[in-house]
Amino acid sequence: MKKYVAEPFKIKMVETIKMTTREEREELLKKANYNVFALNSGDVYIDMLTDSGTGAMSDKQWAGMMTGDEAYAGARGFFELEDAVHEIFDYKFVQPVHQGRGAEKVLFPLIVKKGHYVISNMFFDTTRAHVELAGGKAMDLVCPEALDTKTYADFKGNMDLEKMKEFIEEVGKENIDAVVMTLTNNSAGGQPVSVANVKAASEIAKANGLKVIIDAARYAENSYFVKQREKGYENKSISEIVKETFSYADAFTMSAKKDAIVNMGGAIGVKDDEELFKAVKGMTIPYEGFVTYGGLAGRDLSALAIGLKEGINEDYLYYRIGQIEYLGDKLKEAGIPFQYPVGGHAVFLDAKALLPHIPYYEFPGQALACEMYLEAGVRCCDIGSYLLGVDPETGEQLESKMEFTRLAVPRRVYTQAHFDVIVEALKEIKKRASEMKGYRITWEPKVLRHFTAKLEPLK
Ligand code: P70
Repeated sequence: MKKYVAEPFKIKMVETIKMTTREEREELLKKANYNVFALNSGDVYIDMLTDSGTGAMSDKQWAGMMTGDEAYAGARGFFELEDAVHEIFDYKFVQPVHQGRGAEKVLFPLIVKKGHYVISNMFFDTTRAHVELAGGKAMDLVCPEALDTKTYADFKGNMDLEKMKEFIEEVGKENIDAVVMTLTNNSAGGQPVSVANVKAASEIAKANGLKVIIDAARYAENSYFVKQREKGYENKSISEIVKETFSYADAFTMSAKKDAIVNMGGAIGVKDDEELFKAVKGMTIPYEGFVTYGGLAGRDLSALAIGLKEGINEDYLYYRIGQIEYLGDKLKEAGIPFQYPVGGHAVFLDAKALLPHIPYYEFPGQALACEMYLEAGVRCCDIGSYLLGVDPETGEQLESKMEFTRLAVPRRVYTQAHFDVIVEALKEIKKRASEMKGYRITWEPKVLRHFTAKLEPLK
């Protein structure tokens, strides 16, 4: 059993959280139309909705906020960010943007042609949406190990390289524009991708004239897993592993709200392609803002430059991943199914295994998320068919390969006792799992529906 790794920091500021009764939560969830995104965060006890933008910044990052340069053009924070990106990723060019989807919105239309494919180990929802908004078709080719939630594998986030070759052969390289490697693979359960896999996928891509882009939100957690699990990397520093991984790509899009531990921010990195970078800058100005701020305040840029480095600190990563492993081990002991091993940023509860009587079109992952709120005021979310949505051509509900309820862990925010509350809640839910009911959507928007759709419980 994994021992809890004590926090490698002291707490200097606290934020009070509210405790509610079950009756209150029943009322609140109903008012939110059974969509946890519509809950007021003040009514949430432990918020595991996302690890995105929810981390606690360090004293050094806050100091960076206080001394941030707010000039419109050429602010100091931009150069701090540039230095950090040169140092950590060894990329020549960086464009700040307001968050990950800002990076996708700027970069993908420059790369994706109408009707063409973009291949990925697995797209996250916003990257998929931006490929589709640019007129492209998104294709997931994750390795089969990802689908077997019960069996351990070191790198469940990997691209299926054989399938990748077959797919290129089948549709023709002239109909494909790029390969996106998502590190870690969020939709598969925050699962890591090996350096060998990134390298091999990149070689196949290059041989077929395809660009390689890394979706870099969790660059540090992925590299930590590589150090733990991949042969030949045990004695390398996280920094060396990050550099090697990124050397196989042409560019990255990054949501800096995850491993770079800022509450808002993102970036596009371009290794050395000056023409591409010029085009990126051209698209940034109308969409995000002038090139040296890209939708961020000067102080945000300073905090981001510092956060990028704190994210790869090994003591921090040992604690960070240790925290998730602690939660995973407790759940395993209690017989609660989840994507095993745990990911870098979250435990992905296997709602399909816990609620086998609820079919995908009644959203087992969403049902479990609602139940967690009712039981203990814990907010988490569906990463399954409810999130996946409908086929854009036929309008039919798609079936997700996996039905997860994700407990995403904010960075440097919660302690051991919070994790124990979650474990106790799940033990209670497991006792009455067979009586739980699915949900029905009563209203949904066209894209990224899970954020705003309305639902009702089935009788
Ligand atoms: C998450 C958030 C964002 C994300 C990502 C990867 C691999 C790009 C982005 C977009 C989104 C989310 C999901 C459920 C609930 C709340 C939030 N992931 N690539 O939590 O980045 O959000 O900055 O535009 O994971 O996983 P951004």
